[in-house]
Amino acid sequence: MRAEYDRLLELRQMIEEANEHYYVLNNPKLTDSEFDSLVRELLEIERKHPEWITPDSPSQRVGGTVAKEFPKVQHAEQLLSLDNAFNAGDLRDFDRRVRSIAPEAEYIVEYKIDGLTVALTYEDGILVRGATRGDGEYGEEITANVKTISAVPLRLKEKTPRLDVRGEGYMPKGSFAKLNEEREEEGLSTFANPRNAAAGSLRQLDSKVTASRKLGYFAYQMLTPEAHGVNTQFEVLEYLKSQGFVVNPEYRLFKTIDELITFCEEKAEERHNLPYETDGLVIKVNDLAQQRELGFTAKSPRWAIAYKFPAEQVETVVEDIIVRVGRTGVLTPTAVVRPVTVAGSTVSRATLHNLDNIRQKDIRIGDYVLLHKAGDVIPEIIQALTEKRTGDERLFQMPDLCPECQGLVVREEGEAAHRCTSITCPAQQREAVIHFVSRDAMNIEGLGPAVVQQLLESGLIKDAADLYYLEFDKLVQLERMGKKSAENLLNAIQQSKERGLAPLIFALGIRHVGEKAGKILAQAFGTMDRLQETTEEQLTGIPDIGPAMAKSLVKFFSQESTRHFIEKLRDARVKMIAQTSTRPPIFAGKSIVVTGALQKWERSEIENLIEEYGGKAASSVSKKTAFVVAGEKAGSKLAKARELGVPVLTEEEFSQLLD
Ligand code: 3B8
Repeated sequence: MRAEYDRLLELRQMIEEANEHYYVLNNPKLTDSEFDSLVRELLEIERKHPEWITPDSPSQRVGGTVAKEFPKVQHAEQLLSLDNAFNAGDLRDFDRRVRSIAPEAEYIVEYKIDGLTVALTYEDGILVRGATRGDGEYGEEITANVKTISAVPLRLKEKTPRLDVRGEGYMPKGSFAKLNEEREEEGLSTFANPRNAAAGSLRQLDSKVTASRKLGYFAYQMLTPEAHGVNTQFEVLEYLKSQGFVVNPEYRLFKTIDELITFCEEKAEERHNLPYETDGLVIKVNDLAQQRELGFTAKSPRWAIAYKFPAEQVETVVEDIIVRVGRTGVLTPTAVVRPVTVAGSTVSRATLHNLDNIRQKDIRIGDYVLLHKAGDVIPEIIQALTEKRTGDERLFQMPDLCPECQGLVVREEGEAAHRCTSITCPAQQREAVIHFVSRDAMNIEGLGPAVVQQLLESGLIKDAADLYYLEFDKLVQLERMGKKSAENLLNAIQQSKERGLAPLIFALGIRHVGEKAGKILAQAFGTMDRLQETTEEQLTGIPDIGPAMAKSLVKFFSQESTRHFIEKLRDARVKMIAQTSTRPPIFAGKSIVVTGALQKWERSEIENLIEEYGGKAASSVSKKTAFVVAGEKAGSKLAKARELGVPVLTEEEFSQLLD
């Protein structure tokens, strides 16, 4: 017991250190799999000894579900907003106002991160509350979601009685672009910018969703700084860092407004190279005593101002509107525009998302338009400049037939997207192969989109399964394909056969089935055979598998073409069993609850067995529970099972199922 508890403390410390190296110091110490294995070991101990779980354990970042609505909480001090400056003149006015009261003031400048304000409260060094800004006085309590942000420490370095911290939660540009791309493929609405995406992610009822969105957090303010021996904003940032927070590294001190203005103008250009979106800089009087002297107006502090970067909007012309066809058959209208430079790069295409968006903004071919980059990454048309119309502009029509294969295009009810319904659509096939070989799927290196296109056009493959039947002699005859690359490619293809069930399920490109679902399904079913035979009821019995995914899976596996495709993979000896388990998956898709005191196994042992045999060890009894294994002195869970008519097995009966 003692040794196990010591190990738990050691694991927590190692995980926190690894986290810090990764997120705060930007210098990872462990590989992902080393890190995962520490977390697994910790979870295992905590599962055996739930009484040892504390709110600051790194395991609590994983996230569960929260209450239906977010409770309102009153902020310890009102959150104010900043006054804006748009040019050098506004900054000089601000400087004059400051100097009339604090003639010797020095300034500190920070990036203004474009996310949403999140207020954190720590008691005795432990994170006890996270809240949105709300109306400044009352915010929404989103503690469970905030805990999923790795840059938010769950425990401070020092056990100070109380600390209130404010900072900006944000979504990195890269995550934003990827999230929107996925949503577009799914026919879901896209987020207009990373701020909305971050806000949407933090207001999820299921914090697992928040966890999957990979948000960041920059801390910039604390309440009662003097209580912590802090006297300037510079020291605030240093103090926050010392307590384990991530602080945006780009802060600087200035003595005069002239230097500061030059700096502001330089930074406006540089911001496009940052991995997160900023909409300006915040200028603060550094000395906290001077800040107090300056005080507040009704809405804003007199000691700070936001310098807003000029908005990056440029004018261009829509020369054409073309339609791209994605892997799932979604038709995405794309504007071909006269090339312009915006936010640091030249743009010649802009997504139009879907027909509703085009109609709503009334964008026509030939229109002059205003264009920007959503989230600093995705070129997007903001509006048509209708006053510049000549009458020669043309309305765009969504084609009735797929531009790539002439298949029928339909728009399903409740969806924004139009889709090509043909299963033999070459664009879809190309995208499907590109997805199949991608890194998180079968991870076939050296097989980029251009080679895929070449293989399809030359007829060497018709679908991804044909990759496993490629022959060297034919492959080297392709243009630009040398002996060495052909060899490497065949090796990479060969290796991918060992990827295992989870990536393979993801690689199939089934609608609604992402990488994480691939893992869950692989674990629950153990083999492709079992998964192919499953039913919607079985699927929805698995936690995290919703009705849309269940429907989509059953439909996918009912198709003759799917069966044929999987047979081809099987004949090529592509591995179709889950990587971990060698047990027959007799509990596939089943949720099983263990309760009471057992004789034969430790609680964790029997739960591991359930999972090895493909089941899910759940903690509460519901209608979806397949059966309950009850030991001695079983209490409320047993009663619940009887009430719901869920079968109850003794330890002995359970053990007989296994052999
Ligand atoms: C006072 C100080 C509001 C803010 C502030 O990165 C106040 O300092 C504020 F009333 O909103 N978005 C920052 C950021 C925002 C604020 C801030 N500092 N770095 C930001």
